[in-house]
Amino acid sequence: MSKSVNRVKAAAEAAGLATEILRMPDSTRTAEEAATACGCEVGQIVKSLIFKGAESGELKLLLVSGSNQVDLGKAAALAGEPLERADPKEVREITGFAIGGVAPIGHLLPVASWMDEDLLGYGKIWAAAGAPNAVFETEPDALRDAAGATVAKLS
Ligand code: 5CA
Repeated sequence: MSKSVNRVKAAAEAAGLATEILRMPDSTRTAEEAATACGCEVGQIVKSLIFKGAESGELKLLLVSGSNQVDLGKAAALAGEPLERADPKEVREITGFAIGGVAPIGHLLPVASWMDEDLLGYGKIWAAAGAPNAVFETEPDALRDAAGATVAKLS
């Protein structure tokens, strides 16, 4: 298993998430691909998106249901400043993961996090595990606690 995937595994264990990381034969790089690979609804896929505060430069993590698009107005109100997309290099610096494999936990640096309330509507959800073909299944409230995320309306 790659270093990135091992970091997710260690973070999941440390947070008490009873989860197994699966390496899929096909790509899980996008929410749609992940849903196909996992045999679940796109809405059950957790997109782990890194944004940057336009004023502070601080990076923020939004955990968004795969079927939702972030409402930047709502996200800005939560963060207290406008947010812009982080670039792939910044994503890698803070999380240690490449785009398409960014996990909700196991980042290199701590990052303020919010979680899409729509994810709480599912019994089980799936998130990336540090590589573009690695995923894990968990329960929304367990992931919220593990990520230290605040639940909010993000779309
Ligand atoms: N493994 C899947 C499902 S868990 C996954 O990681 N999906 S994702 O949505 O969280 O990651 C892909 C996201 O990365 C895209 O939705 C897009 O918002 C973002 N992204 C893609 N290309 C770039 C880029 N060049 N710069 C910044 N973000 C990007």
